[in-house]
Amino acid sequence: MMDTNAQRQLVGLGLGANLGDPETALKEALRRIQSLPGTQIEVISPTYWTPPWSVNEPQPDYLNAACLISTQLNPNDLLVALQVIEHALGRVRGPEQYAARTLDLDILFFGEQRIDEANLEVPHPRLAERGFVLLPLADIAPNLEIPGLDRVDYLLEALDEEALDGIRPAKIDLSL
Ligand code: A4P
Ligand code: MG
Repeated sequence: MMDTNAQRQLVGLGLGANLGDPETALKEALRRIQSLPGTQIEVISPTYWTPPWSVNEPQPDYLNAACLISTQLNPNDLLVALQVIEHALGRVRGPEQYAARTLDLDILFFGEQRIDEANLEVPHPRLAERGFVLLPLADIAPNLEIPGLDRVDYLLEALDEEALDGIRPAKIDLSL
């Protein structure tokens, strides 16, 4: 539920798509995020093409980005809202049937909060290992302190070099 007295929280989101039309998927996802109750997109990162992480079968590169929103939604309601958007957009109509889900919306951090629930871990548990998350996040919030971790720019600096292998700017502008 949105509590209209609730303080707006600054929240970081990671966006990724690697099938169908990733550019359209991310743009439409941002449009829908912007229209969530009590929610506003503050800043959208540049985009990157990134090799898929820990997948066994060959997969196309991901289009990844990050954004900062301010929201009055609580973490669980935001998660559910993002999952509805993933479902609505993340399926590509293939020649014969629906293909796999391909839009991924992750909550990277939620204000100062630390959440460790079965369905929601915040900050995102794999954030500090991922170039495709830290690179766009560092573009828009380098000085931000991730609760329990470190500043975004320091996390990026500390990243294994191979976590950045093959990542290149996508030159796709997601601004609404
Ligand atoms: N969940 C728990 N914490 C969170 C959170 N902070 N944000 C739960 C969002 N969801 C969270 O997610 C599985 C469950 O995670 C959800 O039901 C939610 O309750 P999912 O989206 O259904 O499945 P998934 O995303 O495929 O799995 P998972 O384990 O979340 O994977 P990741 O970490 O999201 O990674 N390679 C590149 N280059 N770029 C990518 O963007 N993304 C993934 C997915 C893999 N490889 C990638 C990329
Ligand atoms: Mg996910």
